[in-house]
Amino acid sequence: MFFCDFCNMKKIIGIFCVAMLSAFQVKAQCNELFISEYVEGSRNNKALEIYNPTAGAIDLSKYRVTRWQNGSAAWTAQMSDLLSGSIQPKDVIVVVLDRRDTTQTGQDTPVVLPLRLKADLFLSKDYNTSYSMSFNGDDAMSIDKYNDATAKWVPVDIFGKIGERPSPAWSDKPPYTGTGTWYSMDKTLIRKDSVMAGVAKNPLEFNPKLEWVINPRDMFDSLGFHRCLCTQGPSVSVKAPVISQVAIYPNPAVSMATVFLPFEMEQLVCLNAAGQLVKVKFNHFGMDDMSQYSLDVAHLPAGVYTLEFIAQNGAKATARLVK
Ligand SMILES: [Ca+2]
Ligand SMILES: [Ca+2]
Repeated sequence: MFFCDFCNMKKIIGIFCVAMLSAFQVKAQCNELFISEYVEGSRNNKALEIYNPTAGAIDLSKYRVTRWQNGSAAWTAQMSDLLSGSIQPKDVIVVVLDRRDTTQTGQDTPVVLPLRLKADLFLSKDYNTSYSMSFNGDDAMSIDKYNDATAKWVPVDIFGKIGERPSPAWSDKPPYTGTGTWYSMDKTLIRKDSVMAGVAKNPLEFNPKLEWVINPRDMFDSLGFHRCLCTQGPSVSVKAPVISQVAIYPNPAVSMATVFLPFEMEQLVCLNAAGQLVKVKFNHFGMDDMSQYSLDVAHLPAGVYTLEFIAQNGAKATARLVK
């Protein structure tokens, strides 16, 4: 009898310890901003999505984004930009390279419209003074926070390895001399939902497979929300609501595709795999609570296309179409 009671007690203590440990781990994680998406697209189509896993809004005035250019471990003002605004709990902001006006100094090829529409904050307007967002695959990136007590900036999340220059990108095959599948170049990377904290310490080795899911170049569909174990369900950005109830068929399509949307479409943006805008004509025919459209895709070359449907009130829905 005594022995059995002892067994039960041991079991209870064990369960209690596991519960305490889990609670501690969840608390230690989900308590600081981290990068939830890394977009190294064609030309100047560059973006970072930053996620707030905490239960409170975070003021961004004490944060900055830094690029550690081409293996450099020396911080410079030109490679760093202060963030501004705030992020609501379980929400994100989308930071996009500021290339919009080609007539201004320090500007060149503009960011494509579908990515511009996702932006909450544009950074690095003039590359003569500000160059943080011009990463191109061989640059480590960090989100740094100002510590009032020590008066120092410390990283809260590091992408890549500061001080290392892969050639031309970090891949799934170290020592990163061009072999394997490139991760940090010509890709959209989404942080795995199991990740609940940033990499605050420069890693001995950056293995992108551990924390990142690889997606094709110029995929912008998933910018504006993030799902992970810190939250129940996807967060929805207040600024750019994303509505996912899209039905599209047939897919792959040959000459005509039919789309059902939860709103009336004002604008259709179609991008090919290279991120170029492609014109697609659409016709509306209404239904009770959904809107139905036929898309003329006969003229499109074979390939994968990203479609963004935009309503008059700014609501958006995206889908991928295979031709
Ligand atoms: Ca570079
Ligand atoms: Ca996202």
